[in-house]
Amino acid sequence: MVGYAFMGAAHSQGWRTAGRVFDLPLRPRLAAVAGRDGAAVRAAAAQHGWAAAETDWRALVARDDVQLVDICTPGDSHAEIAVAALDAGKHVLCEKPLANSVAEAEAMASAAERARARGQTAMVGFNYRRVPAIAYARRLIAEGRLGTLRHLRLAYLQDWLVDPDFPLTWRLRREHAGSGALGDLGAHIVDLAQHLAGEPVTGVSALAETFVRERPLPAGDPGRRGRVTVDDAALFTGRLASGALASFEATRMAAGRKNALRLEINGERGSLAFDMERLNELSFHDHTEPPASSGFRRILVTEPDHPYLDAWWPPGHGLGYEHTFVHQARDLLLAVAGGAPAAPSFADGLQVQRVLAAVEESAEKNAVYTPVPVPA
Ligand code: SOE
Repeated sequence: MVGYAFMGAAHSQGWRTAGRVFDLPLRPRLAAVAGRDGAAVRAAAAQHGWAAAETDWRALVARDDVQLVDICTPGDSHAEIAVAALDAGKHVLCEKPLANSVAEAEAMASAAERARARGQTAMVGFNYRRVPAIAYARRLIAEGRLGTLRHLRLAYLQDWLVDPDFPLTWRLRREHAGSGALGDLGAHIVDLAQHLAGEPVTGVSALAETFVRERPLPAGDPGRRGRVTVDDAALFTGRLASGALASFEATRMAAGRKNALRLEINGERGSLAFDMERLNELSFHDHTEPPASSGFRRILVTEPDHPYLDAWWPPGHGLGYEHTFVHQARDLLLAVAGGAPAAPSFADGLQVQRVLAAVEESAEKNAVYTPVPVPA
């Protein structure tokens, strides 16, 4: 694994747990973790269970005991590490958004394609696909329970930037993060919309804003402020290939909303609604039932027949955010063992990146409708 902060800790937990909960043909061994600060990476290795620590990701990629490289760094290093690891014959898991630009994402998708021909697997870390309730929503849509989709309404709301004195960390600098709430949170809901509907977003109309334009420099420079170079919030509407209409809201400025990833999908035959702050529940309305007795009902997604749940606790005992990373590790290991392509693939990550780029282009022109290139 390269990087060991928030995402590194979450992924480590996924790798440690997957083989103990699920019966898998492959067992992960946490061989080595890389980071630039020697003392910090050694401490992270000890804390998260990695057998060795490296201070250069190139050394990690060169190790014979590493077969899979998990990239948990800021977006500006994803492309270089992923392409090097794939070219060195490793399987790769890369955190989202796949890259900081479409060009980088294209290079990564091409490297993954070449590697696929050699039997390697590459996956992007859109972990929310692995919330059981969301995986179940996908199953219901694929079974036709919603019929033709008309509306997708997605929001991802956080509030950690409401405080104007929150420091100017890497996530607020374009050269490191690529974009702000758009790439960090918007990428998740674009991926979910395309995944759940099973079709791409073909065009967008967007507004974006940076409400707090200067913030305190992170450390060692008391009183000095620097310029925020990414969006605090991005709002956009879009069309899907079938003609369904979608709306998206990604913000880190929604006071009181901590990790509110919400979605509602309306089809001809019914609707689904989900809120990450109640992640064991899915609301479902079956519009084919008699009007007098129909309406949204709450499904507690903890039954053994629900996705991933047969390996966990008895019904009603509930899972959390961290389990999405266990499921991600499980699904990737199954793909590697079976020689099957993993989803979301780097091509899926590239398609999300194209939507993000169109959003930025549209927002610069104050919501001018901007098509998203969709491969034939
Ligand atoms: C920070 O906004 C963040 O950690 C995102 O980067 C993650 O992708 C999201 O899952 C939780 O919030």
